[in-house]
Amino acid sequence: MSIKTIEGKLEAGKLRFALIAARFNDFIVDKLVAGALDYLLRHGADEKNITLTRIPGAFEMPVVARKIAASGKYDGVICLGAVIRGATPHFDFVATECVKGIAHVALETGVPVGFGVLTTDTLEQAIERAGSKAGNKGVEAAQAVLETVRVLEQL
Ligand code: INI
Repeated sequence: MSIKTIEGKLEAGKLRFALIAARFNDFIVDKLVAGALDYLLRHGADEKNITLTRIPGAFEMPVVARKIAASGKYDGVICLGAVIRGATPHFDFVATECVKGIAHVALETGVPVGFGVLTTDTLEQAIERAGSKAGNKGVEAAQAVLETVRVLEQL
């Protein structure tokens, strides 16, 4: 039995990527940016085809991602941020709007938008996911976007 299988090759070639990084918790987010950039460059992306846009916080991510994704200038968008729970419900509002908005942007525009935004209860959990014992969510988001772009172009 042979099943037709569609898979995305992890080769960036001439693809154009937009990274969007929140300044809030920048000491964590910078690690996610570094991870995503390293991943893209090691998979053949050209520096000239990568743009980094810095924004205030995760709450602003959807509106910026929407404009970037709709511009037609990029094959994939990678959102990077860190929302860390504090003493008030603020975390829940910011995290919910961010994830909902980003998912909406991808569906509305058809451009893959990677969710490299940490949502953690503690600073320690964020550090673990920004290049230490639980990996680097920036790398994962970059990989997911590259793979999804390569899948979509075959459908
Ligand atoms: N923005 C974040 O990116 N991470 C956070 O943890 C965070 N917290 O906890 O407040 C945060 N808040 C700022 C928010 O994203 C907006 O920039 C701000 O509310 C102005 O609109």
